Amino acid sequence: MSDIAIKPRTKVKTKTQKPRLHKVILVNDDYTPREFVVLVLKAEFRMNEDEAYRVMMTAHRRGVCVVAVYAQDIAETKATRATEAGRRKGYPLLFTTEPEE
Ligand code: TYC
Repeated sequence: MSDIAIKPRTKVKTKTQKPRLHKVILVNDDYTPREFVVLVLKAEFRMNEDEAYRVMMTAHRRGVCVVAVYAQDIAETKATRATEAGRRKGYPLLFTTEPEE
């Protein structure tokens, strides 16, 4: 039997991963009134009238627009709340989320 002692070489990784940020995306539809989209953007995403109007018009013209970027749980909560605000009025307004690259 060999008497050679083998030292375990276990390294502890101390790297902490930064949580990935998630985008909240506004999706265009043909039914939600423009003014209502602006209202929701101002209320849920603390935008002023100009910012909200620009985001709404970008989604209107291009189909989607990134509204803001947050930690995943905040992005999902805000997207859900904003979508529900439309649902309560009977509009198909939709906010989705996706991880940032
Ligand atoms: N396209 C809608 C209209 O013409 C307005 C609208 C804009 C709806 C952006 C949703 O994400 C949206 N009334």
